Amino acid sequence: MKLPALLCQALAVLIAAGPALSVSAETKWDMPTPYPASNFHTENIQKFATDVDVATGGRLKITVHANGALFKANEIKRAVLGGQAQLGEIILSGAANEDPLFALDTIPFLASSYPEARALWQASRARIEEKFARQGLKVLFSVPWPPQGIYSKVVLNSSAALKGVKIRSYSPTVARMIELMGAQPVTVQAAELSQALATGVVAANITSASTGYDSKSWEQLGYFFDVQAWLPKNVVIVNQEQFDSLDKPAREALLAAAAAAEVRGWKTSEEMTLWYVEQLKKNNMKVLPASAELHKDLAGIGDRMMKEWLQQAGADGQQIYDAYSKALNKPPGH
Ligand code: PCA
Repeated sequence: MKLPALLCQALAVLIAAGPALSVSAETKWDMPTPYPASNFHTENIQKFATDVDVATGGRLKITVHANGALFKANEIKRAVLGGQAQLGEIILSGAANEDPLFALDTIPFLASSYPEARALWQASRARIEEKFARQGLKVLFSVPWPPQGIYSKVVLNSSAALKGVKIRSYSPTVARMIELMGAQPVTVQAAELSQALATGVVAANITSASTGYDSKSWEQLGYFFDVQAWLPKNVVIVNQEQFDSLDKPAREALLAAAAAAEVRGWKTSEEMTLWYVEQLKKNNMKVLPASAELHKDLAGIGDRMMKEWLQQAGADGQQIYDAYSKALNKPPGH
């Protein structure tokens, strides 16, 4: 073979290998998340990252930075928007000030069981995804927290027992509920919760048995009122431009791992609820159902917040509400 022919052949091989070469390059993504590494959400996300790694043959590596270590809970959305992080986990209702649709899953007693939370997500998902898409963000998956209750130092026969008390809140929607209880909302992210409780910045808390367990709430708060008022969701969002910069197989691997993470996350959340409540009891916390009066007070607040929401969310909101009612086959509520 003459030299030019050899060269031509070598060139042809290089050209053919071109796309394969770019495909084999390693992409590294950072993923900030707000909750501790041992929390079920974070474990689910870690498995998602491993699935993506395996499915792409190591070409897309996602490093999970748990517990607000890379960006604090309330900074993660902006970091993903700005591309400082390619993807991240946020609590949906944390962004409620931007759009009422983000507040929907945190309205007391609108959806307070796993089947209801599922139906609400199905009814609202497309619209919520649209809102994120307009901002340049793509929703990969969403997973709920176990039902929310109230942690307190004292017995709560009604919400009046919390009048004037500083209660920890994790979103504008929770803060609104606390205000309507006549108490004082103080925003504290999960990563700072143990410290806020220890230093007396707050004297009560509204969250799940899961975060009560993570923050060892029994050290300061003797009671957990298992009100089961709503199941707020976390969403994992990716910067759309970053997503688009991946090749097709990597995009498909990411979406497949996300779909699996959503199914796994919902299942784990539901299955672990009882386990978390058991851990509270094992640590001598008194776990009690809401008294009829407390339930009535909170249900009244839920009704009011629902009305406020429907006014704010307009036609979009009404459509989602109607679709959700239809799926339940009854008017939503307590
Ligand atoms: N845990 C998170 C959000 C809701 C929950 O159950 C928190 O308390 O911050």
